[in-house]
Amino acid sequence: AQDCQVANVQVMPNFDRSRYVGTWYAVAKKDPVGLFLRDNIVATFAIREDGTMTASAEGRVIILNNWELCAKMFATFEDTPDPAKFKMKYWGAATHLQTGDDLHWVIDTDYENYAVHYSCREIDYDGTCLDGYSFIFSRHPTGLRAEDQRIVTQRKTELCLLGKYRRVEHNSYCQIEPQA
Ligand code: AZE
Repeated sequence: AQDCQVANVQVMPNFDRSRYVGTWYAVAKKDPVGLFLRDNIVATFAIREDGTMTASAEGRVIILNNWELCAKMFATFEDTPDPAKFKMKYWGAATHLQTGDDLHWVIDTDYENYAVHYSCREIDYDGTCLDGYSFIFSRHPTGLRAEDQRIVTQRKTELCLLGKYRRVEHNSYCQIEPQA
């Protein structure tokens, strides 16, 4: 379906969270309105003993005009009747970082190379997404394999977001830990 209705967005069939765990590098993103992660975005998913999915994420943000820092974020995911659709509660390791409640949908993944994520924050009167964000994730910091690019372009088109993504740079900015 490509009618751009949020209610008709197709998500990953039979999503298996146990195969989704581990590290994903954001290689492209579509931004929401307002403050957001800029680059060097890495997310790591895990499953708790009770089966709940959790994640931590890091990325460079610019807050208060020119203050650049690496945001360490945490998230817990609430299940919904659709195994690929979650409600994500997230917060920052530091208090000046963002907290929030977003939808978190896994649109497509082969678990081993690529994943397409989507989150609509606000639905418009006509049923399309008024404000949302989306990440293209890769298991490889170097980017997507050529064969995955075709699938990802297809998914971007179906989400009505083709042409709205920006590359996410990875330059080790967030790997330099401050001195103790
Ligand atoms: C996501 C992957 C799973 C864990 C989390 C994610 C989202 C994080 C943000 C962070 C925003 C931070 C800001 C700080 C000033 C989807 C990448 C938590 C949206 C704006």
